[in-house]
Amino acid sequence: MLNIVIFGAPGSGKGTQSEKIIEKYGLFHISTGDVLRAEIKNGTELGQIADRYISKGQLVPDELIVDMLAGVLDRNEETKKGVIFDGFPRTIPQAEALKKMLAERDTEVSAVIGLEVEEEELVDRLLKRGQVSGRSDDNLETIKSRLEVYHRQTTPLKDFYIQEQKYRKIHGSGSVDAIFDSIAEEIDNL
Ligand code: B4P
Repeated sequence: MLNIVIFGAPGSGKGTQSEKIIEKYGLFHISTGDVLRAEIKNGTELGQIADRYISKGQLVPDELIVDMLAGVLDRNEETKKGVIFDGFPRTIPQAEALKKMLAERDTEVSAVIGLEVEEEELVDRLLKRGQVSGRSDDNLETIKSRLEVYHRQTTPLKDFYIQEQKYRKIHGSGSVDAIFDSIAEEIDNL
């Protein structure tokens, strides 16, 4: 059973590459960003709280995210066949919670695919997406705070997963297909 974490800065291509990974390996996709945006759209209590953080480029508190993720795992039988975690974990406490949740289900993270992209390119991609996405967080000011939050709260996870011998570095610039080929090579070698 494959459980893949796709990891990288905002705009690094997590969502883009997740779609290709699902197509090839048939994994269940959990994008915490997509789940949160659906909650916001539906005006739920969680959505109202999440909106306040997302529009400022901050992370939604760990307890809310971990509960939300546990709910998705429990509600979907297909997760037992393997999952791609897209945008989760983003903090060390989330990584520890994921380890525990998967151990309780007799499984573990198989590998962490780390998409590494230059900062200038990340900003360009997100500004470009902002022209069409209508997302409250794809504007220059919020992009800058998302990147600052990423460096402060999320990059420590790289060392966490290097220590666990799960981190696979992928050069995340270039064509979507060429990047996917490098990812598939790593997954096929697991
Ligand atoms: P996400 O939805 O995860 O947003 P993201 O990091 O911007 O997405 P992603 O990295 O997938 O973007 P992609 O590269 O696909 O999170 C949004 C917010 O939700 C967070 O800031 C946070 O507030 C909250 N949140 C989510 N998860 C959380 C958690 N676990 N804990 C707490 N808070 C959480 O796309 C970027 C653009 O680049 C696209 O337009 C794409 O077309 C383009 N692109 C992709 N690959 C390319 C390539 N190779 N070349 C050129 N362009 C490319």
